[in-house]
Amino acid sequence: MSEIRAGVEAARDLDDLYAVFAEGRLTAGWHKKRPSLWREPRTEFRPNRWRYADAAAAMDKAGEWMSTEDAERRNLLMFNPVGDNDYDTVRTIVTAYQMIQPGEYARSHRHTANAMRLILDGEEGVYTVVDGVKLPMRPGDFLLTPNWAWHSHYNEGTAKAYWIDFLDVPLVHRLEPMFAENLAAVHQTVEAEPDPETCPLVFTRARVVAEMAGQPVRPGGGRRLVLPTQGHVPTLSVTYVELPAGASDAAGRSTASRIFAATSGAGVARLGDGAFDWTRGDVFCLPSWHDFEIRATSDALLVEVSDEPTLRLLGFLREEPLVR
Ligand code: GTQ
Ligand code: FE2
Repeated sequence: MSEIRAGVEAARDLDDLYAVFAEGRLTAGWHKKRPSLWREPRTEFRPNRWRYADAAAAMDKAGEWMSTEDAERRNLLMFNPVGDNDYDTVRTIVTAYQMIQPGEYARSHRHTANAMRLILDGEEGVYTVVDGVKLPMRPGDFLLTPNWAWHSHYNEGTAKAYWIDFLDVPLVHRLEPMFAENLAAVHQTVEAEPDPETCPLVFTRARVVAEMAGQPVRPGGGRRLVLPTQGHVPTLSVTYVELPAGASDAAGRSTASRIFAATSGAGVARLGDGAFDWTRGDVFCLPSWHDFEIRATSDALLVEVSDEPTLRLLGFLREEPLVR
């Protein structure tokens, strides 16, 4: 007879039985420490805002002491201020600022996590190579680095370059299909240099602004434009939000989590019960099941990155109308 079986036979009451269960790494569903089901989502992640000016100053300072040869990337992760979390921005997405100095490169690697980049500042000569395809990184551009694509970044210009990275690494952590490796050669061979206006991995600011003009004006006075990124990055969606001064964008609670980054303009955001102001380059996060309202105080263009496609595909997407 197994030890557990012997313990079960010897038990004289339920408490005896619970002790035996624990030995066997079992737990009684009617006697567990915490609930496993609840009425509606109750994320511990909190709305938060990060300042580009602070991050840029910090990366500039770090750049005096470390090079991109010392580190894989000179990036500053924006982690959600909850518990002992020190990585996730929201449950499924991590966001980081990254800076690369003139003459530097960030060596080539690849990983199963998808990455996307919003370029904030830089001059000519800044580019990323994605699977041998050389793509310029110009302010306002949005670039995709799909799952398992080799990527390395270069700054052959004369000014520092700054951008924001969005990755689904926390989702990959949760589902556990993580693979990553460095390219033995450090540099990739450049095999193509396509026109960024037609390359499916690049969305230039000019293209976004032109296509936005064809979108209908929404209640609140702004416009939205969803980028056709699904074929390359299936886990996340990318939506540009154009808000003329005084316009607003709002939505009710959703099981999707979102990150917003301001590419231009300034304004305020109510995120759940939190209130934040924001300006160009700032990032703010809206964890799942928080409603929001964003208002521009000067003409603004924001990017919203959401895990909505993942929730939708799995049958977990639920949205409420705005009730406030
Ligand atoms: O540029 O390859 O912020 O792999 C985090 C992980 C940037 C990148 C990040 C990455 C990268
Ligand atoms: Fe990477």
